[in-house]
Amino acid sequence: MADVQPQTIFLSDYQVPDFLIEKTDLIFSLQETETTVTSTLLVKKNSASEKTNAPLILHGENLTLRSIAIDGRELAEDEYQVDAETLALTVSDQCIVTCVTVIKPQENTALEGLYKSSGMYCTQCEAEGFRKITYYLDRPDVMSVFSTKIIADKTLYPLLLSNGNLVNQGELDNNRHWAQWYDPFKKPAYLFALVAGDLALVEDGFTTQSGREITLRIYVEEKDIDKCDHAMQSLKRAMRWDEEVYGREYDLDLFMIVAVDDFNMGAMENKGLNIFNTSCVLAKPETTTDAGFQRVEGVVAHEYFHNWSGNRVTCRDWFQLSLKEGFTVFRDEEFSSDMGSRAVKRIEDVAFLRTTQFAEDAGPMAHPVQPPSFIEISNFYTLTIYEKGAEVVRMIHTLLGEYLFREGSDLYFQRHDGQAVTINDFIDAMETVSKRDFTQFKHWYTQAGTPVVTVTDSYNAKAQEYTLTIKQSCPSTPEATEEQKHAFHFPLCMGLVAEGKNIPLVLAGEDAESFSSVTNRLLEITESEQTFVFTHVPSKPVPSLFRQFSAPVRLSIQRTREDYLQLLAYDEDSFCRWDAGQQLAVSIIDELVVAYQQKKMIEIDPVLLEGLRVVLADNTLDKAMVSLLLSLPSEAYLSEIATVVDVDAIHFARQQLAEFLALGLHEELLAGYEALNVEETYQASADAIAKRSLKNAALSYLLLAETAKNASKHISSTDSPIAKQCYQQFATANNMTDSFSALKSLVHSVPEGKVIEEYQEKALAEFYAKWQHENLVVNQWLSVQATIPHASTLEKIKTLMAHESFSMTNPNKVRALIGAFTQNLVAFHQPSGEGYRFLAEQVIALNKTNPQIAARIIAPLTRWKKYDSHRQELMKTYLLQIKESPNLSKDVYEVVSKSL
Ligand code: B3K
Ligand code: ZN
Repeated sequence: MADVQPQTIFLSDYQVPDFLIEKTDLIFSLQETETTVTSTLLVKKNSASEKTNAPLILHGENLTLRSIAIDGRELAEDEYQVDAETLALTVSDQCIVTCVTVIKPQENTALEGLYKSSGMYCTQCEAEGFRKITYYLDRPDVMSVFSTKIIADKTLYPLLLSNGNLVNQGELDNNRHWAQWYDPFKKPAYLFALVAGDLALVEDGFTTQSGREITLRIYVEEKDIDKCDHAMQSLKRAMRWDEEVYGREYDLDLFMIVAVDDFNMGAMENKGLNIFNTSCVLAKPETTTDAGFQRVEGVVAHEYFHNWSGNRVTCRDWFQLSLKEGFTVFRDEEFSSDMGSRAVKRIEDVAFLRTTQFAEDAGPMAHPVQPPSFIEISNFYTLTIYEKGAEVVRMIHTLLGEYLFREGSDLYFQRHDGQAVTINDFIDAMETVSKRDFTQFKHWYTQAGTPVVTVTDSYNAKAQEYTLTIKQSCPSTPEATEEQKHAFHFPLCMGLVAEGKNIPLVLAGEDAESFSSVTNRLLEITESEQTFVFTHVPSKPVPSLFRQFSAPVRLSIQRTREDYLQLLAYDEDSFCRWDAGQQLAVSIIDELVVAYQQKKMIEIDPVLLEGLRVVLADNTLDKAMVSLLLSLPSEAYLSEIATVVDVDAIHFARQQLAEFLALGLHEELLAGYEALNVEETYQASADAIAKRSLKNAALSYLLLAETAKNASKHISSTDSPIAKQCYQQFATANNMTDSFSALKSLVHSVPEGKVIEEYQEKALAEFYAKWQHENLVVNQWLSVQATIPHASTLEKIKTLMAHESFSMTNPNKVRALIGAFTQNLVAFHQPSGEGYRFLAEQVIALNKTNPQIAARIIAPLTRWKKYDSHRQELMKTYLLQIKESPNLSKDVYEVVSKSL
C-alpha cells in the first residue's frame, strides 16, 4: 500500500545495475504460522556500471528482517538502512550476502510473492513479486543461477517443487522433509517459482528433435486428474511446433505445470515450472466449452513458448515487456492457427483486438507498446502490450515474409541467448537479416493510439485505371498530440473485386502479363498520403483492404451496401469477407440507432438478411465461417466505434436487427439446426467445433424468433416448442458447449420486464445442483447470470455475492461475476448510476485485499468520456470516490488518477 507518494518510473532513467548476483541459494522453511527464507547471494560489482562506491540497494517489501550478514559476519543495525521498499548496505566488489527474512504467505491475499491457495504454497513473482519473498535485486537485467531448498511438513506438503532439476531430497525430524532443486540456466528473479502441496500427477514424455527425452508433468488436485489430457497433448504439440517453426528445442530434462485455483491471471512461465490458473489447464468435454479447450491449448503453448521468447532471452527492464509478450502472443496465435482453422482464428483475434485493445488505446490509460513511464508495472500487462504488440510483430512478419522472419528470429535468439535485452535488439536482428531500415517502423512502439487510414478512390473507365489514395493520421493520446505524431510504416494487403471476381492487380508501369494471376498484393505505406494506380481494370472495382487485417488500424472508407454485398459474396480473403458482413450490419444498426433516438419506427433494410440467406445456402462454406458471419457485431464493438455510446439505443437496435434476421431466416436456421443436432462423440477438432458453433448460433436465433413472436402474443416460454428443445439440449447434451450454449440462450432470451420463467429457473437450478463441485463450471453459471441484459441483473448479482459459490478472494470468481457484470451494457450503465456505485464499492473493497484485481476491474469506469453527460458525471463521481478512499494501492491510484 502506498503510504509513500506513488512515484513515476521512466524508461529514460534506465541505468545498468551497479551489482549483479551470480549465484542465489535459497532455503525456505515453511511453517503454518510463518515462513523463513534464508538467501545466500554471491554479489559482484557490475563492470558495466560506472559508479564507484555505490551502495548495494536490494528491493524488499512487507518483509521481517531477522538477520543480514556479509561474508559470514552479521551486521549490526547501524550497518544497513531499511525502508518500506529497500535495504541498503555497503559492500566490497565481491561478497556473499546472507539474509534471513520472515514472511506470512497464509495472509497474502494479493497473490503476489509466496502465498497459499487451497492449502498449497505457490508463487507469482512477475513482475516485482520476488521482493515480497526476500531482499533481492529484483529487476530482470539481474540474472542468476538459482538453487532452492524447500523444507516442509511431509503430510501436508508431500510435493516440493522449484525450477530446474531435483538434485536431492531427504527426511527430517518432526515429520518434516526437504527437497533441493537446481536450475542451471541464469534467470531473473521474476521467473523463480516454488510449489509445496499435496497434488496428483499426470506424466508423459517428449523426445526432442535432437533425441533428448523430456519428462512432462502436470500437477493438479486429485479430483481434477481426469482433466489434464488436453493440456498435455497441447504441450506436446507446442513443443513440436516450436522445433519445426522456430527451430527451438526445450532445454531442461523436466517440464512441469502446476494448476492453482487462486491466480491473478492466466498462467506464468517460470523456468521449468509453469504455474497455471486452473481455468487455463483443466479441460474435459463434460465440464469445458470449446472456447475453454481452445484457451487451454493457447495458454499452454504461450507459456511454453516463453521458454525461449522471455526466459532464454529476457527483457532488460519492464518497459520492454512487449518484447516477450507481443512476440509470444504472435507465436501462440500462429500455433493455434496451424492447429485449427487459420481463417477463424484470425477473425476471432481481430474481433477481440478491435473491441478491447482499440478501446484501451482510445482511453485514458492509452500507452505505446513500449511505454515511456509507469507508476505500477502490474497495470501494464495490457491489451496494448500483448495484443497490439503481437500485431506489430505480425506486421514485421508480413513485411519480411516467412523466410526472412525466421532468419531474423534465429539471429535474435543466437545473439542474445542468456541476455536481458530490448525491443530495439529484436528489431535490429530483423533489420540485419533483411537489410532493411526499420527506423520509421519503430513508431509503432513509441506512439500510442489507433491510426486512422482514410481511403478514397476513383475509376477512369476509358483508361481502365483505378486509383486508390491512402491517407493516415493518429489521434492524440496521453503521450503525444495528433500533430506531434509521425506517419506509421505498415503493410496494406489488398485486392480488387469486380464483377464477382478478384481481379489481377497490375500497378501503373508494370507488365500486365507478369501479374495476370496476382489477385492479392502487399502495398507498403510510409507516407501520410500515398496514391496507387492500377491498370487493366475492366470495371469499377470494390477494394478489399487490409486483408487478414494486415495492420492494426481503423479503416475509414465510403462504401455502399452493395459494395459490402460484393465483398461478402466474392472476396477471396476470409477476413475481409467476414468484415464486410460486420460493416453491413453496423450500417443497418446505425440507422436503427438514429431511428430509436428520433422515436421513429423504420423498415429494416433486408440486404443483410438476403446476404446471409445466400451464405446459409452455400454448403461449401466452412461452418465456423457461417457461424461467424451470422454473429452480429457485439455491443462492446458497437460501443467502441460509436462517438457517443447511446446505451439503450445500441442495445435496442442490435436486438431489433437480430430478431429481424431470426424471423427472416427461420426456415434455413431450423433446417440447419436439425441437420447438425445429431449426437456425436465429443471431439475438440476444428471441424467439430465449427459444427457446434453453427448449431448453437442457429438455436439461439430460433429461440429469439419465438420469443419475439410470443412476446407480442403474451405466450409464456413453457408453451414454446423451441424453448422446450433448448431445454432438452441443455439437459441431455454430452458436452458442456452444447449444454451451456442452450442454457445461455434460454436465460438471455427473457425480455426485459418479464420474470424469469419456468425453463430458465429450472435450468439454472439444475445446472448449479449438477456442477456445484466444479469451480470452473460454477464460474460460468455466475457469468451467465451476470450478463442477463436487464437493469435488474444488478440485484441478482448482489444476491449472488452472498451465495455459497462466490468468494471475493478468488480472482476467477471476481471476474466471473463482477467483471462480467461490467460488460453488461444495459445493467452496468443503467441511468440511475447504481451499476457504477456497485463497481466502486467492489474496487474499494478489493483495493485492500488484491490491488491488481481491483485496478483491472475499474477499466469500464475509466471510459467515461464515451458516454452522455449524465452518465459521465455519475462515472466521474464514483471514480473520485475511489480516488479519495483511504490507503489506495499504487495500482488503483495510477488507473484512477490517470482517468480523471
Ligand atoms: N508473464 C505472465 C504475466 C505476468 C503478469 C504479472 N502481473 C503470463 C504471460 O504473459 O505469459
Ligand atoms: Zn506471456
